Amino acid sequence: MTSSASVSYVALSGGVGGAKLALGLCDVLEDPGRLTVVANTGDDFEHLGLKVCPDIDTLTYTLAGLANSETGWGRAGESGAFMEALGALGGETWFFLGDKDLAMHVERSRRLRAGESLSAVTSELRARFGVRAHIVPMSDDPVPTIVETEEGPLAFQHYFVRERCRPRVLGFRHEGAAQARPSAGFLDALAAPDLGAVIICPSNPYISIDPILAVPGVRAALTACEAPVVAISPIIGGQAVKGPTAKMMAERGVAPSAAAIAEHYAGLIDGFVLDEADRDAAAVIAATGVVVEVTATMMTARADKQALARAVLAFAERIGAAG
Ligand code: FO1
Repeated sequence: MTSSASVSYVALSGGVGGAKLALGLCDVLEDPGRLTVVANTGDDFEHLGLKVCPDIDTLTYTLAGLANSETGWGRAGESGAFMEALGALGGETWFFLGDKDLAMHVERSRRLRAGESLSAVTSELRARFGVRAHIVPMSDDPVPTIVETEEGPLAFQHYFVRERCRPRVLGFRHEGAAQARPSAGFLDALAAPDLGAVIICPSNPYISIDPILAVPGVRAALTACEAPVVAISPIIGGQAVKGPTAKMMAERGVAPSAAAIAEHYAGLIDGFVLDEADRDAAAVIAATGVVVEVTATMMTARADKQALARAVLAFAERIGAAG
């Protein structure tokens, strides 16, 4: 167990990579209820008449110990009878909704139609799964990510799943961001007097973290908060652990590296954690005034997630004590 039970933490997260660190944090915190995980909702979409929130669900299933360990998304021990029956009717099957997972989308959609906020539904459902950490959407307002590609604009899941990230990326738009407000749970967690750190998980900066930062007021709240803001690199040795981060960076003319990730968050972060494989980049990043920690960041086994969580918490505590 790490850290005093009286300190609270905020983690900004996308799906699979962020959820791994969130799980490690829950394991090592004396009270996981002191952790608020802010989920990217830029990936959310209406599909088959249902509201699907992939990053919220990946976090919920991972923290509940129910995630599919092969894909990182969806549930373990899942069946596909619904998809098979839908396909036989000529329905859309490019986005796989497992039978158990389907219940999540049906129930969430019912509650939203009945007038509950996404925050309320998310909180209620994660509690039903026995998850003690708070999972809050970045906003209760829709802020769908649009991927600008050489083939035209694509809704996020059309780019990511249907097109398998194939089209060359030109940029990203966070539709509706200007009118969106951060969720109350997000702002309250940032304003907590006992906040120990804001942790930017090793998620894709463009499609997982930037949508959160695009919500008006979030950057200002992060800059104003006294607790250190610490990011963990999702790039190890020039490669993304999972997903299209490195491909997207290259297509945007940025050489994929831990240093480029640190630069992406310039002005926002106090500390940056990078892998031992990228030790050579530490001095360059430190020269920008950011405090740097080099450690093992690959999270394969449960013990790796816990070790990284411990390292991040200790690092943040050191920065907080020095500042
Ligand atoms: N990712 C895929 O690559 N293919 C799928 O069919 C798919 C279905 C799916 C269903 C529910 C869910 O919560 C996530 C799902 N994902 C699927 C993952 C998801 O599209 C991405 O992981 C995230 O949006 C990126 O963080």
